[in-house]
Amino acid sequence: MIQNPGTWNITLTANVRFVRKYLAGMFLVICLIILSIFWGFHYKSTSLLKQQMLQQGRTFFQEVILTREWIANHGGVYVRLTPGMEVNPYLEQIPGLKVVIEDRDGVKYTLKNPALATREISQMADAKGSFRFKITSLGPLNPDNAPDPFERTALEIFEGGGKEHLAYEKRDDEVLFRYMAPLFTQKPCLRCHEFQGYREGDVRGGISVTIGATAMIGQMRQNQIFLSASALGVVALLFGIISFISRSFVKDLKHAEDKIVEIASKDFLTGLLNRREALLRIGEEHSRASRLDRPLSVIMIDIDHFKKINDAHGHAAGDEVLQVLSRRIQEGVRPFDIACRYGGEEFLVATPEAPLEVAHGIAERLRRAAEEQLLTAGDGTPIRFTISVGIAQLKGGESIEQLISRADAAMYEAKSSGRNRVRSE
Ligand code: GH3
Ligand code: MG
Ligand code: MG
Repeated sequence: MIQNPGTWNITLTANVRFVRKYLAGMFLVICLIILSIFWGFHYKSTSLLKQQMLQQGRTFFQEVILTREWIANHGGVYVRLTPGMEVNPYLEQIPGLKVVIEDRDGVKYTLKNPALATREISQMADAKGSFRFKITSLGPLNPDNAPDPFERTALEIFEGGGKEHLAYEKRDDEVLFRYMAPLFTQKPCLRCHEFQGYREGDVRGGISVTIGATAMIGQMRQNQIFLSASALGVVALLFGIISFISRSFVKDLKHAEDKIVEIASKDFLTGLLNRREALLRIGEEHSRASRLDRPLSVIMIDIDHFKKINDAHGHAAGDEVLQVLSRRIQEGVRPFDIACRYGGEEFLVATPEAPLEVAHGIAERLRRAAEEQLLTAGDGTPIRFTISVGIAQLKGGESIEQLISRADAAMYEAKSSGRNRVRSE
């Protein structure tokens, strides 16, 4: 199938669109990969920070357990009763417990049970702003040890067999990490808590640890901002690189396709349009002229005794004659005329908007130009050549083939009537 220039343009546009689509697809895939890598980093760093927080909660919990166990194993510890010091009123309800004792010197001591000791140490830690912990249960002896909503949920989870519970809580402008694990009833606990119906091994409550997490959340936010900015930066850079590649690729493609179009439409030796391309363009002019009833003429040119030139001066000299004549034709026609190498040493020119007289003028100019052209062969001998020209103007209802055939016939008439002349049909 013969392609016309319009088809070439469509092909070029389709190719450019394909390249752009391909690169855009590639860009999207790479973006997805980059974003998932960054998301993975973000997820990993966040879970590491959270894991660190949890580990801290567990460690504090263990420390409290050890302290509490030490106190419970000793059945509570007596501390010197100083003015303003709280005497645990709930211990007084437990039969057989001496809540306040006095030594021989009259110095008084009060009993601190694990819960109270824990609460007091917690208050110290809280005052220092580090962390807080609390022993609590669903049925505390002291209402001050009653669970808050987080602790209540955790205790209910422990009753169902849960091993630990954690949450982040927002209070005012502070974020708190809450951790809680169960506390199991041990033998020393029963001394005070047996009357509540606890048995050894029962979940007696739990210890909640509260740690300030604002700094950690801030760190997480910073990480998130840094990673998002990096991901955006990488995507923007990638976009720039791919746009650059796309632009230069499309430029090269256009250049290559222009070259292909040129190769496909031009005659290699003379640089004039080839027959196929010229016929397509003449076809367009023919339709226009027929539709608008405008004049269109064709000029058929044939070099006289060209075979002899080849024979006398060699094929290369013959080629040079073809090239020189092509240049003279190109110079001698109007910009919108269509000139082509029609065959071996035959040339065809279509002259839109030119009636026979105008075409005759152009043909005569070309004939003279050929006649006056002087070339020198490789051996220094001069080469002269002439052309025979036939012209025809489009008649109503006539096809291109018929029109060219009439111009051809006119050219043969020019040959038979002595060559180096112009004849019209
Ligand atoms: P006439 O005046 O009747 O046209 O005679 P002619 O010799 O020009 O015509 P003919 O058809 O006998 O010979 C044409 C020659 O053109 C034969 C062929 O070898 C030569 N020829 C065709 N193409 C090329 C080409 O590309 N280069 C060269 N050097 N010669 C060519
Ligand atoms: Mg010929
Ligand atoms: Mg010839």
